[in-house]
Amino acid sequence: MSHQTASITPISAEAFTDQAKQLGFTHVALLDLAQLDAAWHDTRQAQLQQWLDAGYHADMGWMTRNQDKRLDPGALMADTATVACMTLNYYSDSPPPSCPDASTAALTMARYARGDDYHQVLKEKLRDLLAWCQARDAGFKGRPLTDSAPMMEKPLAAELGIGWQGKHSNLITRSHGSWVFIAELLINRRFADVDAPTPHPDMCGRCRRCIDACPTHALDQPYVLDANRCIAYWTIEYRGEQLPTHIAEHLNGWVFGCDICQEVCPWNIRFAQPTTEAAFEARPYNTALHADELLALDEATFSQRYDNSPVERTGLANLKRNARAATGQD
Ligand code: B12
Ligand code: SF4
Ligand code: SF4
Repeated sequence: MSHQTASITPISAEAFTDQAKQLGFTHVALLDLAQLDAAWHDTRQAQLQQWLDAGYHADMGWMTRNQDKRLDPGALMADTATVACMTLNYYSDSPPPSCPDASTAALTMARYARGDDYHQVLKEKLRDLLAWCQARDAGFKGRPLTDSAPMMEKPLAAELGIGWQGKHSNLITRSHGSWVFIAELLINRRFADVDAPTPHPDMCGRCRRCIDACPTHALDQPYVLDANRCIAYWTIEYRGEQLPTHIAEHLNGWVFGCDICQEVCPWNIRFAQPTTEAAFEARPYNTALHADELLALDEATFSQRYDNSPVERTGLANLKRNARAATGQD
C-alpha cells in the first residue's frame, strides 16, 4: 500500500503540532495509517451499517453513499500516508441559548452557528498549515477537510486520543468539553516520530443527563443518535415546507440547530472556555433573535446578515419555517 512506501518528511511531529497550535487549533494528533488497527474499520463499518439500517440518517441520503471512503481515513487522497486530526474550540461566551422563551417569541440558535462558517475558517487554517509544511518539504502534499467529505471524524478523533464520543455522540475533550470542531489534513508523507494511536477512554460513566434532557428522545439509545428525532437535523438539514408536529411542539425556541444535550453535559459546564478565534464570536443579532423580526426578514437583509455563516446554506425560507414552527404559527 502506498502509505508503506511514502517518504518521511524532515518536519518533526512536534514542529507540525506546534505550528498547528499557533494557527489556532486546540488539539492535534497524527495518525500513521500503517498503524491503524484493522479492527477500527470493522467496528465502524458494523456501527455505521446498523445506524443506516435503522434509518437513523432520516433523509440524509448522502450518508448512505461512499461508505468505503467514509470508513477509510486515507481514501480521499490517492497517496495518503498520514492523517492529521485537529480540533478547534468554538465556544463563544455569548448569552446561554438554553433559555429561549416561546411565550415572548424569543428564539435561539446553536452556538456553532452564531459566528462565521467554520468550514471556511478551518479550511483556511489548514491551507496555511499546508503551505508552512510545503515551505519546508517541497514534495509535501495535503488535502484539507472539515465536515466536507465522507469521513468519520468523531470516531477518528476518539481513536487518536483527542477525546471520546459521549452518549450524545459528540466528541468530548477533557480540556474544552464538546464545543470543538473537527478537521483533518490528509498528508502524503510519514513522520519519523509518530506513536501508535491510543484511543481515549469513555468518561461518561453513569451520567445520562443528555439523554434525559433531549426533548424529542433522539438519544434513547445511548451513543446513537436518531436524526428522525433530532431538532438539529430538522432545523438545519430538512428541506420540506413544514416541520412535523413531534418536532415542532418541542422546539422551545430553537430555530437553527440545537445544543440542549451539550449545554447540560457536566464536561461542558465545567470545562468550556471562550474561543480565542474572533470569527466564532457571536454576531450580535444571533443572540437576540425574535420571531416577529425573523419572519419579516427579506432576502437582501438575510444575505447580508448570514453571508459566510452556517445559516446561509439552510436559507431564509427554512429559517422562517423553523420560526413559524417554534411559535406555533404552522
Ligand atoms: C451527519 C451529521 C449530523 C447529523 C447526524 C448527527 C450524528 N450524531 O450522526 C445531524 C444533522 C443530526 C447533526 C447534528 C449535529 N452536528 Co453534525 N455532523 C454530521 C456528520 C456530517 C457525519 C456524522 C456521522 O458520521 N454520523 C453517522 C453515525 C453512525 O456516526 P457517529 O455519530 O459517529 O456514531 C457512532 C456511534 O453511534 C457509535 N456507537 C454505536 N454504539 C456505540 C456504543 C458505544 C459505547 C460507543 C462509544 C459508540 C457507539 O457508532 C457510530 C460509528 O462508529 C459530521 C461530520 C463528519 N464527516 O463526521 C458532523 C459533526 C458530527 N457535526 C457536528 C456538530 C457540531 C453538530 C451539532 C452539535 C450542531 C448543532 N448544535 O446543532 C449537532 C449535534 C447533534 C448530536 N447530538 O449529535 C460536529 C461535531 C463536533 C464534535 N465535537 O463532536 C461534526 C464532527 C462536524 C465537524 N467537523 O466538526 N450532524
Ligand atoms: S441536538 Fe437537541 S434534539 Fe438533537 S439529540 Fe441533542 S438535545 Fe436531542
Ligand atoms: S451529559 Fe453525561 S452522558 Fe451525556 S455526554 Fe455528557 S457526560 Fe456523557
